[in-house]
Amino acid sequence: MFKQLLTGVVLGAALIGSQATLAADFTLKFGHLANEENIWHQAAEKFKEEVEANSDGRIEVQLYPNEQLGAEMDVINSIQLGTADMTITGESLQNWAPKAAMMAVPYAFRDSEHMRAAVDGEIGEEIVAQIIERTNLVPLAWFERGPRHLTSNRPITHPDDLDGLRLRVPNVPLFVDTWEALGARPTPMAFSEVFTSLQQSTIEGQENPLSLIESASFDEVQDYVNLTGHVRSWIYVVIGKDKLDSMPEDLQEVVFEAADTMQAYEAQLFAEDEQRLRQDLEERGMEFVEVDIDAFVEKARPAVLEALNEEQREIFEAIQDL
Ligand code: 2Q2
Repeated sequence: MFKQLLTGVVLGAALIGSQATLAADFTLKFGHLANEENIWHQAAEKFKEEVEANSDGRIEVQLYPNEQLGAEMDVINSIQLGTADMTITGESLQNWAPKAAMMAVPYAFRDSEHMRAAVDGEIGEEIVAQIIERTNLVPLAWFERGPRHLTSNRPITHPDDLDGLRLRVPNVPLFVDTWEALGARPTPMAFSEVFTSLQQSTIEGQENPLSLIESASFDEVQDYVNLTGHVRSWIYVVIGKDKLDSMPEDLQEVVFEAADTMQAYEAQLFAEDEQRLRQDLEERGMEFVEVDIDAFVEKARPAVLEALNEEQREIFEAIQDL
């Protein structure tokens, strides 16, 4: 009897304890490479708010900016292993799903309308299907990115000026091939290492959209934004398929809806941001340099075509026909 009473007390305390901490049924660990200032993070915060409110606390979202969960490639691995759940990723997925390379092909998209037609149409569907099949990650939302430009400490207006420039690129084989053909010396490196490597001159340049150049304060270690506009791309917010499948349908619905809200919110922030970024970077002392785009396109094009395999080339041609 006494023993039974005691068990009852212990059980009661355990119950009260669990209620007091309001443990969620599901936790989504969401890590990405940008910092708190970047619009990707603001979008991630919106997702967290929506999911937590609309699930009545049954889902908790934990955000880890700044590669706090690891570099992009590591987080993808962690999601596959089940130790992380969400991230923001794109062309780096080509290391698993070759079609993901088509999200960021040098000089492939004329403008953002052209890109949007690809993302929202059959090409986007084909890429998403292969990402799910080969990586076990499910894209929930996509964000347009500003064009990637090359930053450096000497102006570069023509591929001939590259002259072996030691350049950091993300872990994207197609970027390595293209920059080599252009005459630079590209090295794949995690985003979180770029600032220090520029500061220590292990590398001399990097390439990214203005948004990441600004939020990562590359203006402190780079003088020039050379307007190469060499890549237009988009990025996906992805979730591990096993995690998603483990959730009851009503909670999956909460996740999908919050992802839609996040996507719309980010698109609005993106539009506002693009107008402000150049001015802000100029105020911080960066000089914007017009480049001979035709010379870059002419030199990059054969390298890109050479690097693409058959299934990628089919998509490349479909993009040109859009
Ligand atoms: O420079 C970076 O690390 C990013 O802008 C990358 O382009 C981006 O994260 C890709 O690696 C997307 O998969």
